[in-house]
Amino acid sequence: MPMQTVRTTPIEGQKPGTSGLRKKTAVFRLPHFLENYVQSIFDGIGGIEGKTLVVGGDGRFFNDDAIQIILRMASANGAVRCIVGQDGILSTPAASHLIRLLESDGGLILSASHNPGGPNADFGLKYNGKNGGPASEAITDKIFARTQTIDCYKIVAADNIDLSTLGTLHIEGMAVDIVDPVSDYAALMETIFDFDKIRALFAGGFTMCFDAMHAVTGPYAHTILEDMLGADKGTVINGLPRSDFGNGHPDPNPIWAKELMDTMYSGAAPDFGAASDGDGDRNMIVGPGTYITPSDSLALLTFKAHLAPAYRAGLSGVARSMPTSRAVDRVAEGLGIPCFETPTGWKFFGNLLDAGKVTLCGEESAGTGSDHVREKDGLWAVLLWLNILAETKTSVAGLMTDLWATYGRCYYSRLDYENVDSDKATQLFGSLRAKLDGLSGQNFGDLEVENADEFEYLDPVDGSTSAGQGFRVSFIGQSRAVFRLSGTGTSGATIRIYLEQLQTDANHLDDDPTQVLHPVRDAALELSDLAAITGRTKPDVIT
Ligand code: VG1
Ligand code: CO
Repeated sequence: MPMQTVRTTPIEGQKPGTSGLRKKTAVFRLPHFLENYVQSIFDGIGGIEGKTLVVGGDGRFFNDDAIQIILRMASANGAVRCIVGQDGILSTPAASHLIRLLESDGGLILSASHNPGGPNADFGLKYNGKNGGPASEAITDKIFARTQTIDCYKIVAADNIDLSTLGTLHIEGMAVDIVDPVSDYAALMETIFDFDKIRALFAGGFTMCFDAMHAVTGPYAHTILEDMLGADKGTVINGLPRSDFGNGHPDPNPIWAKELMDTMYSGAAPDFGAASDGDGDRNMIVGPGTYITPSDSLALLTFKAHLAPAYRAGLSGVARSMPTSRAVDRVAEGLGIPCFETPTGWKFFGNLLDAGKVTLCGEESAGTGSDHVREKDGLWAVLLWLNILAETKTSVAGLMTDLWATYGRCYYSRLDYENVDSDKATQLFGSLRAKLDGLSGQNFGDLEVENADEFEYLDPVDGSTSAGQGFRVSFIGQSRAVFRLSGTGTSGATIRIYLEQLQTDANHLDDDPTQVLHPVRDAALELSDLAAITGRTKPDVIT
């Protein structure tokens, strides 16, 4: 019989984090690990009988094998159709778009995003719902609960199917449509932006470097930037997706996108630079000699979005994750639109977008997006920047000068302490929690605490609450430190400290961010006792 019901037992550690389940690839390849999790997703969402799912991933090692298993399980569980990107490839935003466009019932996206890939690196899987967005906490809780009681999974015994040719195949009663991963997404971008204007910009000699970091955006960027918009061939670098991302770390920040940073800070820098991450939902923006923090990018895009056709009528509102700088809040206030503060992770933007309360959203970790899909979208952000540059005929630095002169500048930086002993990290957050109430009025270094709290989110759409979302400490003099534990790592704990200082003095809009942030950094380290508790004297990554 091709349909099989396989006995299994619960496997520890299948709790989805900030963005789905992420583990070492070797863990995902252990017997029953993937199968248990996939069956738990299917059961957790109330079964998939008669449903249509979108399936695709960022092409990292194990993408192909995992898709074959997922398809056989989808068939055995009664799905009628799966829509799969050719060669198993779909960027996260393209998958979100396909789910919406084809009115399917949801999708499975295989990615560990910015985490490295390969047999000794990381793998991940997440479920997105009918609206194209990451499952809400209510759903991920159900999925997790199921992983703890599961006793069997269903799978069809069949050979692998060929994912390399467009068309429709079958696994028992289920159709598998293999679709071009780029074309529908590119068509959507054309409806949002003024491609003629951007084409004219490139035709006029404007130059750009886009670093795809050997990850999923390569094919999208080649098609959209070079073929459709006429950017010079060679604009896209590292454009061939590789299963190990060329042994790199596909995280678009100044540390990991070093090749692009070197180009942009050289004498021969093009007019505009950008990079994207493993699954294509993040973006980094850099002008010649000018790195733009993601928080500032969100503020700038909010400030100027009306220059792109899709946003001409203005924005209904904006949202940012809690640790993201408050630069966008100031722009929203200026525009007279609401600004929402949500916990980290795109799943928290979904309700606001669905309810039409916000048009743009963003995170300090290089994620920006809009209501065109329900994920953050790296290339979309790059195209919005291009559209704004084409309309304003100014430079990246010129746009930032305009933003800061109008709203002041939020100097910003994030410190990451990776692979910290989990017990020590727990101790640090426990002791922070214990002293939180008494912090107001205390001095740390040169700063005095104005107020401090642990962030709890009340979703204004469905009334649900999410507690324990990180600590916020504001100091007198418009600075702020935020403390959080990462929910995407696969070994030990990662402590993130986010630093911010607002400056509205016109004579101090061009200072050195490291210098400006020194006092708040010292205060944050002192009040958290980080060095004493963890033994760490330096962060592993500063962005
Ligand atoms: C990180 C970022 C967060 C982002 C998440 C997923 O989470 O801080 O802003 O939404 O990654 O991004 P954490 O819990 O490690 O801080 V990605 O590009 O996976 O899809
Ligand atoms: Co990503």
